[in-house]
Amino acid sequence: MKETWRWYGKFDKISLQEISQTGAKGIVTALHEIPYGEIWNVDQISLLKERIQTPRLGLTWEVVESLPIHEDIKMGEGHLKELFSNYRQSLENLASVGVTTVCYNFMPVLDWTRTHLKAEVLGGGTALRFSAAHMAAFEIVMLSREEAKNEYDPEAVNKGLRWISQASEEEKDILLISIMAGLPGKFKRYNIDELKNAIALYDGINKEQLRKNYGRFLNEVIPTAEKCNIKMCVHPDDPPRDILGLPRIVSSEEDIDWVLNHHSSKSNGLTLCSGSLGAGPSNDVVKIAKRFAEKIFFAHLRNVRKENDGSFEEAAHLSGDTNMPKLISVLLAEERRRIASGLGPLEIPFRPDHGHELLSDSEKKTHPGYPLIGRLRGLAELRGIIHAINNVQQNDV
Ligand code: DNO
Repeated sequence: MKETWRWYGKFDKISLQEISQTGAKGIVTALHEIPYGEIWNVDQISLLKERIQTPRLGLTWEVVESLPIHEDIKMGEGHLKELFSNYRQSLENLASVGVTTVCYNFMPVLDWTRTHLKAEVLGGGTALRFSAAHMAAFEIVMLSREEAKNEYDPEAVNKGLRWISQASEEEKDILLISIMAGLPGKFKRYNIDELKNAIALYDGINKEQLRKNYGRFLNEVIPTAEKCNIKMCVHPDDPPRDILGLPRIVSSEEDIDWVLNHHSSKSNGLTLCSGSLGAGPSNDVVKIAKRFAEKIFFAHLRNVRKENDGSFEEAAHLSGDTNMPKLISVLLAEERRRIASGLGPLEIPFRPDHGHELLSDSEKKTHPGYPLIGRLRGLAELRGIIHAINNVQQNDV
């Protein structure tokens, strides 16, 4: 498995030198400054690649995360022809520069969503957290979505309503900021009215319609990806459930099966995100990884601890609900299979997804979820597991 590290380019407080010292060999990044829907041109891609591949650092640009999908494509309206053509062109341009693994998601409006960016962990570090109570309160009161009362655990709804009835304006602002923190790209953030408008645009788009729109995207784009040997890998929804009254369609084993079979191609694959999938009470991440192993082109490894009301908190990489050694064993077995069959991509790039903010991390003011020391800890733990599995045979002991 190839160790990689997400880097936000010029928006990142962590330098390539620092990343190189973590021992990671691959970079995961994007042209974050380009607005969604526009073409990534060859010059811009080459320039970024050159910067990453400075010889002294031993790094390669391994994965694009993300080549974002314009909201119009998700909604199935607007200048779709141009948007599809731009997306295809960006893929061709990336391939011409040798960057051939592309991660993307199909979540309407928001990307990953948390209610708390600084939930305390033992010893004073912090973790990202999704509280069903706070999310319910946000939707019911701050977005005036009465229906949300029926979409969350009843106890979480009561707890959330109690909390918000006493919350100060500042606390409500912090909740909004936390919920917005997952939006990548140009780091566009909505205020309440903008968010309401963005959601309203999806009126009448149910799960079936969203799948149709996604299916169209796959049909428009995957043949080009296949032609230029790009591996497209969809990132699961985070959290893997409907939120804000918007459908989410990459949340479960059944959803992934739909995606991979809708347009069956060696270029249509999956980003196995153990943390996103692991937050779904009915998802068995190890089983999902086994079933779709051949289609895993990229992995995000992290862990969550779920609670009964639908809340969850990001745990250290080796604690939480997913058995990480088992999951890694599945990925390593898949790599052995690929090597034996000669069918690539042989190595699965993985990155320590989110980490706790630890020690001096908070001084650096990095992106929520993406601190240096917390992720270095995660990477080191994952590296240890991989090394152990690769080097100890059952009959050695
Ligand atoms: C969160 C990330 C996501 C991911 C996108 C992929 O930390 O895993 O933001 O990059 O959903 O498109």
